[in-house]
Amino acid sequence: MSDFTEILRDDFNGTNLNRDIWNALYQGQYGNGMFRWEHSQLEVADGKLTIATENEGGQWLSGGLSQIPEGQTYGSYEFRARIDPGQGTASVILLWPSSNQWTDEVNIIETNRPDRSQFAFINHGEPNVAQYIDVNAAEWHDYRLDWTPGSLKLYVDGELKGDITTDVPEQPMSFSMQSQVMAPHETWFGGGPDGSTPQRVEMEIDWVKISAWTPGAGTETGTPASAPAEPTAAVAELAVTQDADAPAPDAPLAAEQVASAPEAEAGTDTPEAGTAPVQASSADPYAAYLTADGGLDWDAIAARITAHHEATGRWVPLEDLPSLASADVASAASAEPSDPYAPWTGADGGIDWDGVAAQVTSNAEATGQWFL
Ligand SMILES: [Ca+2]
Repeated sequence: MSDFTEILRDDFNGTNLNRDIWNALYQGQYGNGMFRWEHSQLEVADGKLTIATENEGGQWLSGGLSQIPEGQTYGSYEFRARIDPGQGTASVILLWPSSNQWTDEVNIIETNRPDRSQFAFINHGEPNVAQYIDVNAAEWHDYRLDWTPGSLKLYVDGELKGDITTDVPEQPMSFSMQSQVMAPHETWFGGGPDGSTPQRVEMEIDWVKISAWTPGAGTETGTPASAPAEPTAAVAELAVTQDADAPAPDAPLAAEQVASAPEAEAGTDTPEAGTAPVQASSADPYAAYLTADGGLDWDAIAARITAHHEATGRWVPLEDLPSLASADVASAASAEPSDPYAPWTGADGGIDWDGVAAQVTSNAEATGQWFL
């Protein structure tokens, strides 16, 4: 007996993606300007799914896919995966709101190191919580996220490695997998590609299994409902309080990529005026200030915020500041470099929706697909 009942499994047999499961395949330029998502980067062969990040003649391509708009509230998500090392590349396996309105996000794996010697397990809530898991993601591992009311538990090869209990999502979420190429300023990920970056970096997924939360009535043999073991590895927890007025922090899955899937139109075509439904700044700005003992260097954080105040007259939370690499401190608060809406964001922070609509329409006329 367990608390979960399997509802779907994909072993990635054959040579085609099962589109009954993977409703949305990402397509389009990513907000940081470093790469395009293309369907060609998703390959099913040899019993596995490969998401390939490739440099084709100087143009980086990568891939992503999601079950969105299908989803569920609570459940268990299991997969076996590995991710090639590669400076300037990253992979994220996550839960994203099935509404495609950014209000929650759980990053089961978000690679923060090019060598994959560690990854981050993140709940983008209030507070934002990132736990850093010292598991070599370049090797094959079995991952499992159990999401129940008030609880997110991450297991790697059956061992509890992450445990988040604050501001846990309570709405339908969709399982998604994606790879990306980072910009030089995205230092949380280790920055952009360089001469060491392979021309092809793969994330491989052997299988995915999704179970419904059926407390006390499940058929799965996985995690028992009773008290699980304590984490067996040191977990550095980083709790960050978001400013209530701050824009949504992290969004690896940007609206335009999902909008290109005809089955996933919810909320992407009629955004509320003046609000960006999806932001795209996929970095934990506090990570750069972590100290060796797992704490934060608050003096350095204070100095950074004070410097911005002196330059602009505005007090802005760290997470809303531009990256340290940015030369133009004053311009950044309303236009994160990786925000896909940045080109249409005005000085007052509002968005030129006519301009966005024109771009999306132009893309559709040119390619037959709707994306920003
Ligand atoms: Ca398989």
